[in-house]
Amino acid sequence: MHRNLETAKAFAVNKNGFRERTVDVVDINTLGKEAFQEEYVKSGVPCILRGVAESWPAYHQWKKSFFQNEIGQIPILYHHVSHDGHTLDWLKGLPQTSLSNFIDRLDRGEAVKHFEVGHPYYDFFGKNPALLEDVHLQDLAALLPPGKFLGLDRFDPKGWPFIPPNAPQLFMAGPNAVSSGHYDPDHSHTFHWCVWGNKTVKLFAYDEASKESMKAICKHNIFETLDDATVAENPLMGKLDGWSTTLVAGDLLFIPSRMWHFFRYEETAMSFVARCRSFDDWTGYREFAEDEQFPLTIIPLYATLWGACERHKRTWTGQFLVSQPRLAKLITRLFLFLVRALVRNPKKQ
Ligand SMILES: O=C(O)CCC(=O)C(=O)O
Ligand SMILES: [Fe+2]
Repeated sequence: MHRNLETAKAFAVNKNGFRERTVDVVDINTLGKEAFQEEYVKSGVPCILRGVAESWPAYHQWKKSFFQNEIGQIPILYHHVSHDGHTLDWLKGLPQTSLSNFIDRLDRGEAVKHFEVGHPYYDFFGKNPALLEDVHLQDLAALLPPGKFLGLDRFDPKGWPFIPPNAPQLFMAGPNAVSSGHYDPDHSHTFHWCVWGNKTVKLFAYDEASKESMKAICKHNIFETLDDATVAENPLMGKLDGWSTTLVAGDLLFIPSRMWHFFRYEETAMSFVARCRSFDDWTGYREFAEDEQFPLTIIPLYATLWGACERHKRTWTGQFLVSQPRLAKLITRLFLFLVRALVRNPKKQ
């Protein structure tokens, strides 16, 4: 599908009462990286970037048929989807199958998805690093000012889960699948590359004051017309204005840090998601540390996932989490205490 480069400012009112603009499509060669940083990164505005992914070998090679046939034998872990149609059903475990079988099952409408959780046990690209050679993450890094934190570059996932970002991730689901609304709690800026298939996304700016009301809205499928009672129970809905677009194969969507996002797959689709740390100082770290993906909240999940991993494949932190989960929590709690004591609270300006 051909898309004209455009800056669409007009609003449309969604059937559930919120206002939405289409997402800007910008060519980085015309816009320039300084203007990208000003108008999109710093302003917290999403856009679809042209002129970046097109030169990657993956842009030409990573077709659906490549994943189905040429590397279709590679194993992939997946989740079952709960009865509500969008949350992950962890109770059904994390089964594994081959990529080709998985894609067939998605095409047939089975309620399963590959939804990365930021852990090496699940991480498709971490287990298949040769694939990453076909994606040039340095092109994404070049779009942002350099910003080291404790010696780590913005895209370096080595400090995870203590320092963002997560490693690059794969998302794959079938027609009509919905991914629950959320913002990425590692606070990363995200480059969401729709590799094949297409999917609709709705995006809303983060606002501390309305966080809880927004979380209530995230429990609903806002792609459907909601009943009057649900709309009335969520008065924030009528005040929201955001962005909406349908990503097609090849689209590289920039999602600024902490932007709420809701996805619906129009057909079986695969995305490659590269994350980049949005902060480079301790104030930004404190904001991350006090949010929902701080290790204290994810240590129980991580310990369980490392436990499912063969012992020789565990990292030393993984082994420590499995053998000493209480001590790991205690040390992390102490660390958070120190961060709170020593770093200015960004919420109290
Ligand atoms: O594509 C999806 O289903 C979810 C993607 C997502 O949450 C992300 O890119 O952060
Ligand atoms: Fe996300």
